[in-house]
Amino acid sequence: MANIDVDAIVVGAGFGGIYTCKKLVDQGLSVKVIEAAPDVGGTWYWNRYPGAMSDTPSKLYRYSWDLEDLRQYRWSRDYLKQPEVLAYLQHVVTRHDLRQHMQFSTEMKAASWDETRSLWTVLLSSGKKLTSHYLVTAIGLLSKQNYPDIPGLKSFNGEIYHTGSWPATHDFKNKKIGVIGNGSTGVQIITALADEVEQLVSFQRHPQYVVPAGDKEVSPEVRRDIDNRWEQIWTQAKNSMLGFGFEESTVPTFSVNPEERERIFEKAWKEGNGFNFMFGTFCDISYNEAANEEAQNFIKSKIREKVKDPIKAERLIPKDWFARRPLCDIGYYEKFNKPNVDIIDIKANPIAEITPNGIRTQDGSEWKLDVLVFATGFDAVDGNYKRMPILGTSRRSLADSWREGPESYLGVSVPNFPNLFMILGPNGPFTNLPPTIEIQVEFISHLIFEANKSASVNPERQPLVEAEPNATKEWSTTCDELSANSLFRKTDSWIFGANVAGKKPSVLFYFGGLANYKKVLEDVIQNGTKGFNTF
Ligand code: FAD
Ligand code: NA7
Repeated sequence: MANIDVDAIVVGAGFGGIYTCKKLVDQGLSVKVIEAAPDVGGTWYWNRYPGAMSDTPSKLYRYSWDLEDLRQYRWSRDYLKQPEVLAYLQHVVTRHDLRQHMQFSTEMKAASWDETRSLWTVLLSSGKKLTSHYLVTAIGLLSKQNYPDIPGLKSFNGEIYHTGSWPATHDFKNKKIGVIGNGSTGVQIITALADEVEQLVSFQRHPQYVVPAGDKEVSPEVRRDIDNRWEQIWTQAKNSMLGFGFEESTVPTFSVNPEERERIFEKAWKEGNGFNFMFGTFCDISYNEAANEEAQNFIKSKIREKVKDPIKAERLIPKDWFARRPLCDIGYYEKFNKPNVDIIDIKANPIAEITPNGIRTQDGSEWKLDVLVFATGFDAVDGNYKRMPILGTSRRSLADSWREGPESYLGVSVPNFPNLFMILGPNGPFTNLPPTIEIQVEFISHLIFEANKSASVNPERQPLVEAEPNATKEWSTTCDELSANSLFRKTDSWIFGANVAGKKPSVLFYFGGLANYKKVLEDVIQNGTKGFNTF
């Protein structure tokens, strides 16, 4: 076997990297986790903007594999604020003594596959190189920030922030804040800042449908019940479509009369959660246009009820399909009733330029600002892979292989990139992510275990696992077909790579659901790692 520094290099120390580290160390491998941030947490290290919180209920936004910890570890409310998720991930790392395998403030700058020696060489930001048999990229699907290039940006004299790399402290008291973007992040930060600042102006391009999160304190009785049912809770989640803890509806919208429809929507509105509203009420909202309109109309009437100023209300009423990642809030619309909170429709009146003192819109008005917040999201999924050279066989880069759109086998592996495994790579399932991450980590660990086993039988051989091109094509076709009728595909957002200027939209997710995805992976394992070449 070739000389290597470690068996496996894992890049990223969020949910994915932490569990990969644990699994591979438990398998007896030497592991080095490389993380650009100064500490663990991934998303939850970087996104420490005011109001940042999960939209998955707290009980399911965690790992399922440590039952004792599930029963002991406390949380306070139905949804987790960023500091709580970060503290949880730090706790897991300490509890399982994983820090010893991790190197922080270190970026992977490049990686290349050495065909003759069958190993990966990773170039670090320190200038050092590390070699390994396996490279696991747990670099996140919402990790590369989208910073729109608005004319005049550099001329701004005030403070500029992006929600995806928020500093440890900020002081916005008595300041005028402009927020560009009103996706999940924009909704959260606007809600959190409205009471803290002198003036807040939301520069909104597309209004979104936002339903209540239904956040509340977890009572001791509820907690006791959860603790008694952990196995059942995870079994249900992992065998559902989305893994959010509710039963997805099988009822078509027009199979019930209008009164019943209203009752079902109202019940979900009161219960809370965006995914529950979209997928727990009726089964056809995401692909049937008329059904989608029913859900839209319900939410639009709620917005009109909540927002007292009819001009602001109309600006907040969405005009597109209800088919972006469903959002939920803890009082977003209500904040627009405050006199210090305004909303500008930048679709009707686009931003002309950023000036030294603020934002000037095309109609000539200038908004004086002390602070500019970019809540403009991410170059999602493949974006983070394309920013660094990752070279496979024949030294062809991943970015080049994905020029026509990113492809992978099962969201974890790419032909011509042997022994490279991705957590949450393109065409993985669209779900609550921790259970998907766990399923992928366990699958990848199994592939690595099997590869090592066969290599140990023949010491002349290096362990090798690589996705077959045909299997990859088939998987891409499956993902394409499954999303063909979805209204999500007809609505521009990061879910189909249609949110970044100059990026070609493409299929980035498997819409077949978590339960089916899990079955596909189990089937691959039972059939001798079908679709992978192993030598
Ligand atoms: P990440 O947490 O993104 O971690 C990737 C890590 O890789 C980062 O720390 C990054 O610094 C590091 N990295 C990247 N490139 C390099 C490199 N070249 N070298 C070294 N290190 C590198 N998902 C849900 O399912 N439910 C939710 O409620 C939810 N809420 C969210 C709220 C916000 C504000 C955001 C931004 C995302 C949310 N997500 C949610 C998605 C969230 O990203 C995932 O749930 C999960 O945290 C992903 O974990 P990960 O380990 O795969 O990636
Ligand atoms: P999103 O959901 O991609 O939202 C980004 C927002 O920024 C959205 O409102 C965009 O408007 C807006 N945007 C992006 N570029 C521009 C420019 N150039 N000008 C004006 N407005 C712009 O990102 P989030 O961070 O909120 O959420 C991402 C995921 O993280 C979320 O789904 C959760 O899973 C957590 P647009 O709608 O494109 O008109």
